[in-house]
Amino acid sequence: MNLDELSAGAQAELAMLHTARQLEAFRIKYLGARGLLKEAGDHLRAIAPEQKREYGRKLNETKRAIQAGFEAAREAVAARSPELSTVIDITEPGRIRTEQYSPGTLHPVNQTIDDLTDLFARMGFSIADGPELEDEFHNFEALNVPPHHPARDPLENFYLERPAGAAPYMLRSQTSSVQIRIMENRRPPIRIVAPGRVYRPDTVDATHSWMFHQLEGLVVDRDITMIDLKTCIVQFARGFFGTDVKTRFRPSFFPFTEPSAEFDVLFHYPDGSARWMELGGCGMVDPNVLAMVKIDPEIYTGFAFGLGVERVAMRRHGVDDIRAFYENDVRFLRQF
Ligand code: FA5
Repeated sequence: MNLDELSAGAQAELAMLHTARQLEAFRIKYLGARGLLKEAGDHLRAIAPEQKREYGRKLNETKRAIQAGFEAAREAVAARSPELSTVIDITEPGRIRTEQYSPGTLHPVNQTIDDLTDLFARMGFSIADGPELEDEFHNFEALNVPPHHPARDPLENFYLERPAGAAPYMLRSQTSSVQIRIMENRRPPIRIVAPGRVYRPDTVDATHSWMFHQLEGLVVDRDITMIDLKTCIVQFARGFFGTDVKTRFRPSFFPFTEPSAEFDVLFHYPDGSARWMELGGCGMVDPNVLAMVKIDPEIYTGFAFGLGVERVAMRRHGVDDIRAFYENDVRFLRQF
């Protein structure tokens, strides 16, 4: 291969490079892995031994000249088209936070949901969900809450406006509706948690909001007892808040569990005081509920729980007012 010709041809072409596309074509033709310079290098093997040294020296010279000419041409093209002047390294990690860009963080309530579901997944639960817009069958009836029960009072719930005579629809007031949706479609063994939003026209204060999140848990199998329920809740609390967390169960009532309880954790306030805070309700699934979804209560038993996610997030981060989560003050939200 005649290196003088190669060099002269390259220099002539370099003088005519004006666009990025031409640059790239040149690079491939001369400098590419299967380009002319590589070919000229391979040619070295065919050269008579006494000429090898001279050919090698000249080849290096030619390479350097073409390389330098190419760099110069690239700079000249880049100077004319600014978008080429910065070489973009797509493997470089992104800059997380700069003066101009602040991509934000996951909301502390969503972080808490992720961490809760991770923990329950490790305890063998799978994750389920259900609709926020519910009918009365799933939100009440199948949960053993009969038609004239005070919990169904229109003043206690967000019902949708519907044409006269149409079946009522509501924003679900509890994630317990998901229990029914799961049991309608699956047979035991069942072991799920279902996080989601719920809505109640409660008076807003430091621990109550009109929209909040619950995490429902449901286990149905043979031989499930109250011991399994308590163990599960205590294990969760220790896994989540630390092994020294104090929990307590108080007898309570829910139409869909019997017996029922509420569970509290000792909440330490920033001023140093401590008070019990109710995290959720729980109990053994009422046999009527199992019968309603055609699971034989003579064979299967189960437990369920529903905890307030905001309460968990408050306990965890020492936040003493639930409203802080929904004021969208970035100075508050950036802390998480
Ligand atoms: C229930 O909603 C039951 N469905 C829980 C349950 C599930 C019991 C399965 C048995 C078996 P309750 O209304 O107590 O229960 O609400 C559960 C939790 O949600 C409360 O303990 C509290 O942590 C939280 N919570 C209730 N109301 C509000 C509110 N307005 N704002 C924020 N959190 C609330």
